[in-house]
Amino acid sequence: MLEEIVLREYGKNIRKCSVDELYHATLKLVQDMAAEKEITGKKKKLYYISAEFLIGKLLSNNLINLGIYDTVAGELKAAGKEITELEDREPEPSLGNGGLGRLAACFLDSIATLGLPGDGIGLNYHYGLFRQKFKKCRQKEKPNPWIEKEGWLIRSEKSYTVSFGDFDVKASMYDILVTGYDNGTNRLHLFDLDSVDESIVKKGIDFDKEQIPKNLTLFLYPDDSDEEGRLLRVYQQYFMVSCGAQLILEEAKERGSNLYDLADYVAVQINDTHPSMVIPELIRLLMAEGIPWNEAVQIVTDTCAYTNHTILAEALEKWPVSFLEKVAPAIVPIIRRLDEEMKKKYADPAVAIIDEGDRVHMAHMDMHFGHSVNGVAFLHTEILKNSELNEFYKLYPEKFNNKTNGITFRRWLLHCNHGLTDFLTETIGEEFKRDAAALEKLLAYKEEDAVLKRLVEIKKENKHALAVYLKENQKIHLDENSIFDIQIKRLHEYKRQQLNALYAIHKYKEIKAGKKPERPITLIFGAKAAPAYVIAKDIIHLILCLQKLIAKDKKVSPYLNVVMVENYNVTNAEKLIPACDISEQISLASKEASGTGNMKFMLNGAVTLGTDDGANVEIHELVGDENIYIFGENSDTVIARYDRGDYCSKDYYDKNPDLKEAVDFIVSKKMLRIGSKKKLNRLYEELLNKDWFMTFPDFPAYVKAKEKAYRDYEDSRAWAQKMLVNIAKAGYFSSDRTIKQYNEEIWHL
Ligand code: 26Q
Repeated sequence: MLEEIVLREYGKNIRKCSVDELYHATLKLVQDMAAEKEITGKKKKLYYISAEFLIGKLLSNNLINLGIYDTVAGELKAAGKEITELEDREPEPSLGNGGLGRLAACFLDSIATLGLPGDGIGLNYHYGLFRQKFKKCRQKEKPNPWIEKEGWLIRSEKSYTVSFGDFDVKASMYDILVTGYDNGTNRLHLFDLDSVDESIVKKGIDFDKEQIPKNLTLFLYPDDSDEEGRLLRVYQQYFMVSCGAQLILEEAKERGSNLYDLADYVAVQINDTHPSMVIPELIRLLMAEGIPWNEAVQIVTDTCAYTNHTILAEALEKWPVSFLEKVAPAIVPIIRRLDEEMKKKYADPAVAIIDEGDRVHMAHMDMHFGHSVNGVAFLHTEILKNSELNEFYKLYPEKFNNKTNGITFRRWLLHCNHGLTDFLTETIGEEFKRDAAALEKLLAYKEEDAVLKRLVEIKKENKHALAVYLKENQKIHLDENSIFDIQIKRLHEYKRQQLNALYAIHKYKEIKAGKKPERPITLIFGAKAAPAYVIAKDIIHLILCLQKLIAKDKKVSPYLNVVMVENYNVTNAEKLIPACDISEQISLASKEASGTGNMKFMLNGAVTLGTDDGANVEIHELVGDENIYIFGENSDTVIARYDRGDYCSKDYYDKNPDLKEAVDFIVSKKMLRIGSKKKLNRLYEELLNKDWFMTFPDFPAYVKAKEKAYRDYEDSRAWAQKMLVNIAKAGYFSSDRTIKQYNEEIWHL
C-alpha cells in the first residue's frame, strides 16, 4: 500500500526512504483515502463552532479510522522501519486549552464515525497554545509552530470578507479532513488571514496586540484568566463567526434551502460562549437577504443550540458594548434590539442581555435566542438549572437538557493502549470497537485469575513504556515499581493541584519522621498555567520545588517522588494515561463541569480518587463504592458555604496540626533555599487567608482516602478487579453515545 506510493513519489522502496519521506507518503495515502469517503448529499448538516479544537496528532488516528493501521505498520516493519518514528516526527497542533477543546475534537471523530454530516468551524492559530518550558522551577512560554508546508491543512478555494469597525479583511479557509472509524469523512474548517505575520512575535509569546491584520490568528487565547488582549479575543471571535455564518448560509443554499427553512438544513452548536456572536451575525445576514426581523430571529433561534462548560462565574463572557462597537459595529444594533425585546418581555435585570454596566452577557443571548441549553454532566446540568442559570431555567425549562461528555475510544484506547486493546479483543471479541457498551462483557471475567493477572501485566508494560518515554524526552527517572498517582489537567485553583501538593509535603514529613510507605509512591503532575494567572504559576513553582527537594533527599526519594511533566499536551496524555494506577480528580465539589480526563483514565484501568463532582458522580454510580475512592464535602455543602460566605481557612489551619505543618512547610527554610521567597510567600498567604477553593476542609479526608487507596493497591488481585470493573463500565463515556444523544435530542440530522 505504502510501497506503491513511495515508488511513485520518490522512485525508491520503503527501506531507502527517510522518516520524513515516509511520513509524507503516509499522510498522502491517508488524505487520498479519506477524501473518497466524504459524507455528502444529506439535507441537514451540523456545524460545531468552537474557538478550540484540540485535535492532537492525526496520523495514527486516521490510519486506525481508515482500517489500515496494521497494514501500514506491518509494511514499515518489514522494511526495517517503525511507525513510531513517523508518529514522533509529527508536530502536535495545540489548537485548544484543555477540556472544551479536546471535547470538540472527540466529538468530530464521533460525528464522522456515526456517519453524520457535521463539520467543525474554528480558527487556524499559527502557534496555538504556548509550549511550556521549565526553568528555575518556573514555567516559561514559547510559541508552538505546527503548520508545515506539507501537512494536514488543505487550503480551500473559499474566501470571505469580514468587516471590522475600522477595516475589512479577507479570510481564507483551510480544511483538515476528519475521518470516522470505518465510516465517512467530514471536515474541520479553520479560518485564517493571509496577512498574519509570524515575525511580529518577540521574546517568548509576546507580540504587538494592536496590529490586528498581522496578529489575528497567531495565538490561541490562553484561558480566561488573562486580562491582556481581551479586545483581540473579540476580534478573533467575530472573525470566526462571520466566516462561519457566511459558509453556513452559502452551503445551505447549495443544498436547496430558501433560508426561511434554514433550520431544516442546518444545526449550529455553539461551544461555550466563545462563538455566541454567530447568533446576531446570522440574523444580520438573513436580514440582508430580505428576511424580516421577526422571522430572522425565529429562524436563527430554531437553528442554534448552546453548550455551557463552566460554572465559574468569572468565565462567563461579558463583553463591553464599546468593544463590540469597535470590532463588529454591524451586529451591535441587532444585539441592542434583541436586548430591548427581552427587557420589554422580562422585567428581571438578571436575564437582560446588556447589563447596567453596558456589558453584553453572551450566555444570556444564547439562552434567549437558541433552542437548547445543555450542561456537560448530570450534576453540572442540575446546578445550572437550580442555581447558576436558574432565572433562565424558570423562563425556558424546555430548553434545558444534559449531555454527559464522552471521549473517543479510537484515540483513548485503540491508539494509546495497544496492549489493552489486543487483550480485550482476545477476551471479549471485537464488538467493543464499534459499540463501547460491549465492554461490559468483561465483567464476566471478574473472578478469572488469568485475566486479572494479565491486566496487571499490561499496566506494568505501560508503566515501563512511560518510564522509557520520560527518560528519553525529559530526563525524568521513574521507579516502575512505585504506584503511579497522576494528576494531569490545566492548572486551576478549583482543580486543586495545591491539595495534592499539600499531601506530598505531608507524606514527605512522615517519611522524614521514619514512617515509610509500604510501596514507593510517584506523584505525577502535568499542567499548563495561563501566563497571567499568578497563583496558578505559584502552584507550579511549589510543585517543581518539591520535586527538586525530594529528588535530592536520599532519605525520602526511595519512597516518594514528585514529578512534573513538562508541556503537558495530548501526546503526553496518550503515554501517561495508560500507565496510571490512581487518577486524581479532586476538584472542589460543584466546580468541575464534567472532566473528561477522568473518563480516559477509567477506560485505561486506573482507579479514580476524587470528589463527588462533574462526571465523577456518574463514574461513582457506574462502578460502585468498591471501585472508586470518593472523599470530601459534597456540592450542596460547598454551595451552601459559598452562599453563607463564612468560610475561614485559618480556622481549619489552627485546628489541624498535620495541615498546619504542611502549609507552613511552603515557606520553610528548606523550601526558600530552592524557590522564590516572593512566590512561595504569596501562595502561603493565599491559602492561609483565602483558600477560595476550600482545600483545607477536604485535607483530612483526602489524606485518608489516598492512604486507603495505597493500602488497597497491595492486594494485587482485588486491585485488578477494580481495574476490570472500571474498564468494563467505561463504555457509557464513549463520545459516540454522547453524539447520538445530541443528534436525537438537539440536532435531528
Ligand atoms: C474565556 C474568555 C476569554 C478568553 C478565554 C476564555 C476561555 C477559554 C477556554 C474560557 C474557558 C475555556 C475552557 C473551558 C473548558 O475547557 N472547560 C471544560 O470543558 C470540559 C468539556 O466540557 C469539561 O469537561 C470541564 O469540566 C470544563 O472545565
